[in-house]
Amino acid sequence: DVRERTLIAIKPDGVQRRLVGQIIQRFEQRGFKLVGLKMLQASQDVLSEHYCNLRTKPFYGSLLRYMTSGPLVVMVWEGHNVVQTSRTMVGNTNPAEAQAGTVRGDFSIHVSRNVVHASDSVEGAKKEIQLWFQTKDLLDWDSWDQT
Ligand code: YYY
Ligand code: MG
Repeated sequence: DVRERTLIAIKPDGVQRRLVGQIIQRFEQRGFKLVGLKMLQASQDVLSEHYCNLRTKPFYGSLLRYMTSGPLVVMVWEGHNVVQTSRTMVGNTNPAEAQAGTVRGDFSIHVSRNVVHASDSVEGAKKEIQLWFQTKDLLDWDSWDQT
């Protein structure tokens, strides 16, 4: 589905370390289309919904503290197989196991500061996009190379 969409978020450490441009560049050069982008300070409410499946994990408290410690850059990217391909581009959750060439494999060393979020399924992506964006803020623009 060429209209598949995923949610990618640059976490506070990615913003602090000035990695925003390099991360966006990877998705653009791969061929995906940016359809939504914003910078924001996340609320506890949105994050607890975003990470609702991790509520019982021992690292949940520190995860929320970290995710609210500074601004995020939240994006929606569109294109063929974007959910799965983005997960591959982002790399293993634990940067120690992430391959070189992935965002986490190139820019991070610890699971608690792993630079980016990427939705893990098409269904999950739909929920996350609805949580972080209003429909009107997602732009359905035509690529010149497809018209
Ligand atoms: O989807 P992904 O971000 O790769 O991993 P999840 O299992 O959904 O965990 C979300 C988030 O939680 C992860 O990116 C870092 C943090 N985390 C952690 O701090 N310590 C762990 N042992 C596992 C995950
Ligand atoms: Mg996840």
